[in-house]
Amino acid sequence: MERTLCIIKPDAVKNGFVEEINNLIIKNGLQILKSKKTKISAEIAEEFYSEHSEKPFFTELVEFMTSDYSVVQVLQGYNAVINYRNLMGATNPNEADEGTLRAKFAESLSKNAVHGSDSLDSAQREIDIMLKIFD
Ligand code: 3AN
Repeated sequence: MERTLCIIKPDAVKNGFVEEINNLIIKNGLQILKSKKTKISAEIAEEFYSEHSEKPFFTELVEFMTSDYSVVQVLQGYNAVINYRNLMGATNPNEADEGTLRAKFAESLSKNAVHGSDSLDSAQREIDIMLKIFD
């Protein structure tokens, strides 16, 4: 069994998609072990996205992720990392396959509805960073 970190981002929360997204996650064979609706702090967002700190979109990304409520979740299942990445679809919703979460729910490249860890190592790192918000 693997675990992965899922964030339902502020755009999708504001647009009322949390329940629909979670139904698709469960139908895809993943269990939602932890779930918390929270406003992510700048400190956590900057640490979480530190690999992008030199990218031109970093400030916009942190501002967006801290702008409103997100739902932060730990998912568990067989091949959870790749299973959930496939369910999310491509980063750019214009390139996301039909039926994926980003094709269905994303507003744009930066407001792209969901986050999912891209490897087992990232999943462990991201779950560790988010542990404090589940307390
Ligand atoms: P993914 O979330 O698919 O793993 P990453 O890790 O490349 O994608 O990017 C992290 C987040 O940064 C994306 N979910 C998206 O919100 C934002 N992002 C990535 N590329 C761009 C870009 N060119 N312009 C604006 N935002 C971007």
